[in-house]
Amino acid sequence: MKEISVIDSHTGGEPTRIIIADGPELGTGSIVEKAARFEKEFESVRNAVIGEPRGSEIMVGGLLCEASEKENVAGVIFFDNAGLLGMCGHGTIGFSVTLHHLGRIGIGAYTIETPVGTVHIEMLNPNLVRLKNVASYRSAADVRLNVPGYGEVVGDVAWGGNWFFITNQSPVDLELKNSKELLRYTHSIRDQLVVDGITGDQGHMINHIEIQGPASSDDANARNFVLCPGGAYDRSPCGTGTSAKLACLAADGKLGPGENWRQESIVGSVFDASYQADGDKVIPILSGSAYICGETKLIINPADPFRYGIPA
Ligand code: PYC
Repeated sequence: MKEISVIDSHTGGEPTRIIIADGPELGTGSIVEKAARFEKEFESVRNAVIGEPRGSEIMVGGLLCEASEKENVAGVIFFDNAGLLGMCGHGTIGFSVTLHHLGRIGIGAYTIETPVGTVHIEMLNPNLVRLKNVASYRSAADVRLNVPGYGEVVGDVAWGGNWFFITNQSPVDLELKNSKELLRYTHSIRDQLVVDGITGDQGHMINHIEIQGPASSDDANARNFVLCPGGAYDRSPCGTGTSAKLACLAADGKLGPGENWRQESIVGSVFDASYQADGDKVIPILSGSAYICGETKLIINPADPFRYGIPA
């Protein structure tokens, strides 16, 4: 019988499950090398931790790793039901609150290794985290797609730690009651990007689709709906998606360095965001809250036919 210790949190409604002990043994090396090993050799563990019956398609997982550089407090590899994620903004906020809950960090500033670069976090209180993300940028503006059933959709391709297609067009209002229609729409956009061969840099698949629309509260600048790689939508405002949006706003001259952008999610949770200029890129700074909501041991019983999840 194998047991895996995890801590669950949610950031603005989006869950993060961090493996804190007895996870896959990835040996030594950089976080990039560990991520490659995790991806190649431990798909069964990824499925066991976040897939059904223990998790669901909305769950994002993270593997706590020892930092390879001594100045960093930890490393983390994020993943979902579709595979590994480069970075994860809501997940980093959840990860930081988890490290604080474990007593591994206090109130203050730290750096964390991820496979796409080192990120800076600051614990402002036990739940509130400020995150300085990896450099973000827009790689293509006004990309035109002819999406079956929806017609012409125009949007931008941008990097915020993951690849995004961002559009302001939506067939319905960005409200939770329309989530099924929004999922159909965003899936159709993603399929069309593949058909048209539109990718991020170096041919990377654009696996997140972000719809931006008016905020529901006077207190926020915009609301989004974000399709994640595994087919679910992000309940949080999506940290990497907000970063990609900041890069587009900066490229259009609509938001200056240090100006505040309050990004609302489809469930009404909010990240405060701004950026620092970095040449033709931006360094996004996001703040959001996460709450611990579970602490458990997952049991992998050799007699359980679904111990490594339900095969797709
Ligand atoms: O917050 O960056 C994010 C994120 C990516 C996928 C789900 N959440």
